[in-house]
Amino acid sequence: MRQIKLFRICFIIAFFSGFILTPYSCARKEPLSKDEKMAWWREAKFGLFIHWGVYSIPAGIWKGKEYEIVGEWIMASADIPREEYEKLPPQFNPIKYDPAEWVRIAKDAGMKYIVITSKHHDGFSMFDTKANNYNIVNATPYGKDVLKALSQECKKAGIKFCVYYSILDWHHPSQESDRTKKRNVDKYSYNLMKEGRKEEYVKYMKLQLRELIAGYEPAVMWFDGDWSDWWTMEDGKEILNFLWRLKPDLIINDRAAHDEEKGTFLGDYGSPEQHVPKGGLDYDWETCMTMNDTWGFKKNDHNWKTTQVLVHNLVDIASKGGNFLLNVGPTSEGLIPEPSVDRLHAIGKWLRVNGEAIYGTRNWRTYKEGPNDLITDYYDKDKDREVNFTAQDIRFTTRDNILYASCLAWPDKEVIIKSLGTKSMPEAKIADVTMLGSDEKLEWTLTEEGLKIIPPKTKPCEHAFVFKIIFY
Ligand code: H79
Repeated sequence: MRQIKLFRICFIIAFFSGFILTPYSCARKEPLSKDEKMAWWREAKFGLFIHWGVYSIPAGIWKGKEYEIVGEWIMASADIPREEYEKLPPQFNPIKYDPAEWVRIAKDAGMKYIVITSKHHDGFSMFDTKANNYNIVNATPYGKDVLKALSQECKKAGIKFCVYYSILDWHHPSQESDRTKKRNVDKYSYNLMKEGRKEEYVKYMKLQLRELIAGYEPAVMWFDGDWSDWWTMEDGKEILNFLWRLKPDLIINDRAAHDEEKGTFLGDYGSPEQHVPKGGLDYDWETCMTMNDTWGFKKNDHNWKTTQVLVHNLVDIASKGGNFLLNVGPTSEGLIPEPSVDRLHAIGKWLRVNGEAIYGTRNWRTYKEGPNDLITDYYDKDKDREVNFTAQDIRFTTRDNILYASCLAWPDKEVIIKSLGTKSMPEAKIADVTMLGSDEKLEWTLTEEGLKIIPPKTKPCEHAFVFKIIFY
């Protein structure tokens, strides 16, 4: 009897000390290192950007006039007063929206994460928010939280769900466009904060960001629109720390706090827009890019990049150690335009053969050899032009003891990989050389000049062809 009592007492003590000790031990848990936090993102390499909002209704045309600039900027380009723009949400009824299908499209393309606009510069929230009524649930006939549905489908499919959030806000009463500027886009781009209203806006932002973190558990917070004068580095720092207190493993891009002139930023990675940095960058980075010339849907933009250009971009970006965030702009009905779906499918087909040369790889000692470079500079009017790549144009990626050498054109005769010549790399001991997707045994020799490979007779895919070189 006494023994049982003693046992009971011990049990009770053990039980309650568990309660007392648990929070203590949790608090002592080491915070995630940057490498641990970034691990999935670095592995992922390829993601889908979705720009979806009420701007998909005008789709680039306002009162019969067609605007040249990106669709999601129509409020600025057509200089639409708030009261007039507010007439769009009551027309937004995307009855064809099928979030499971969107996730299927991303997955089929080989993408590992999705970043969707929760609020763009127009200030309209595509999620259920208590911060105001200017949102998808309260202001549209559709009345359902489109972000919630997508986040749930992502979770089911094992795709990371991430959100875009604009700091610049053309609808919030604290801000106004700068009427001293000449061009409409500049009026809105350099918008002003009304005297004494900033605190109110920061509170509004924090409420929305808290809602996003709690309700949607995003893996990445993709900020945009921090370039207004009234938004400072200090403001950004406070927001970042606010978010990391809520979700320590949250990955945040560079656009809540960056100094354009000094080239510095707070956050986890850089986000070059519409271009691929020349030799890569010495920090984590992700190029975001459109498939045509707009982010938000534009009815008459048919200037689609070819699948080949997109695959070459992906290969080139991976060789420089970056990620590729490729955009789609769904229609107001809720459909991803067919030309985008086709291209995504074709990239997926390429990745099913060659994915191991992309996912989880790093840049090698040199990213390329061969005469040609991509043209993807945003300001270059030739930016989407297909480059006449040759089989000598090779991009490298690496993982463990493997080197992947991707030829950007089909090698119909012997390929010589000069970077592996015994002169430039005497320590290289090669065990095996194959081509991804091909069963053919390849003939190869290592010489002073380079690694000479006779390519297989049959093409295993299109667009880029990957030699897998295994070192001892
Ligand atoms: O969301 C997409 C763009 O709307 C947004 N970032 C991507 C991801 C973006 N907004 N502004 N900017 C990028 C930079 C500003 C560009 C400008 Fe222009 C150049 C503003 C006015 C001239 C091009 C033309 C963009 C807007 C109008």
